[in-house]
Amino acid sequence: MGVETVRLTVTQAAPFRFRPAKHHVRRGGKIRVVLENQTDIPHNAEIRELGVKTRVITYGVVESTEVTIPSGGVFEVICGVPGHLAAGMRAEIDRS
Ligand SMILES: [Cu+2]
Repeated sequence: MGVETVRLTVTQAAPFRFRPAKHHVRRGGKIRVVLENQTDIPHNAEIRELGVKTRVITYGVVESTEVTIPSGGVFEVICGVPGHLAAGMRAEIDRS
């Protein structure tokens, strides 16, 4: 089985949003979280309850991290740059 990819993009039109904000993964095991930042504001992607995060990146950089995702539950992805979660930078990965 391949590694399933969850791709999060941040665009100039909504520079404090991950798009898409909802993801569903079908398989257990490892997933790859890919962050593409199309803004000049630094962002990262973190799943704190699973202890993973990408580097903080700026414009045009794509960063990824792999994590084993347990079955059952919804995992929150946030941006760890101070103030960005409060501004709405969160997404969900549903692994039901
Ligand atoms: Cu951010």
